[in-house]
Amino acid sequence: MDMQWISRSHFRIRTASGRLLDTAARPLVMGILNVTPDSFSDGGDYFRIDRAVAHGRDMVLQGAYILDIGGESTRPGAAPVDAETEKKRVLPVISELAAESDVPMSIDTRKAAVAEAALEAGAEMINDVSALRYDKNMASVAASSGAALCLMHMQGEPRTMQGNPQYGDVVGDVMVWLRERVDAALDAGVDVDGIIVDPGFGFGKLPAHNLELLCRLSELNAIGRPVLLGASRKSTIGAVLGRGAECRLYGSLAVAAAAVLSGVSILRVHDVGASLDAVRMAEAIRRGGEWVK
Ligand code: HH2
Repeated sequence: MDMQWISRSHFRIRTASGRLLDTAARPLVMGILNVTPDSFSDGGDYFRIDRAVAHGRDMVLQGAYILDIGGESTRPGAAPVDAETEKKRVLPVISELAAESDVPMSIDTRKAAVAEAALEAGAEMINDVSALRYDKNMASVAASSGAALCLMHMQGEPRTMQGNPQYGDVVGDVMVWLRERVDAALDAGVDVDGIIVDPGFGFGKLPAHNLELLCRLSELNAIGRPVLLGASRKSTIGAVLGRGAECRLYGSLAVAAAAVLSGVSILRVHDVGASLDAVRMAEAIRRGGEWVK
């Protein structure tokens, strides 16, 4: 492996509040909060507002650096949800957690109206799995709010994306695509300091594509922006281990550790406490003796 890509750059990612998410000590663990009835691994568990808030609190106690709150499942085959429904699911959760905690929140949505309302409720980052392609107003919401913005690669759209994904060289294709989306965001006035890129593990990709992306994840650092990875409990881990979504913790931790060694900046996970241990251990190894407590 080419050593120059292994060192994770030190990023300070600017959010809507002006605070800087700092990757100096270790990659940031982002806890997933799905306020949905149908998410692939925890669908329905946190669909009630009180349960979602309690789970958010719990992830903060476990050491989550960011919470990513979503009201629409984007699992393969998922049916789209309208903006009003999505807002009803996420806004009370964001408002309540923002009022009591200092942990930055990200809104996982493809819709500008949902992002805008979530930012007003206290979110500071937009996680758009369509990378500004689904809603033409999303770029201006991101630009005018100063929110951090995650641009994720996806081939196709959630309903059909696993049908027949095709790549020449999956890593090269994803990188070219992400660079184009970063340029589109910059052209729309988004601040470069808030932009994060994500290869979109499982989004229009077969297990072999996902595994090649993981194996060569360090190459994505050449884009020059922090890399986010969301592989937690996903079906490629199930395919390798032969396990259902409820039994993929250890596989997810192995992926997290490998991603840290490849220089990832943010890990989007369901199991915050366990992932944080894996991240801290892998980061200590990556630093080879110069570890940070
Ligand atoms: N994966 C999911 C949702 N949002 N965002 C980013 N940036 N990267 C990801 O890999 C990603 C994401 C899907 O996972 P999950 O939220 O657990 O399930 P569902 O979409 O079924 O709610």
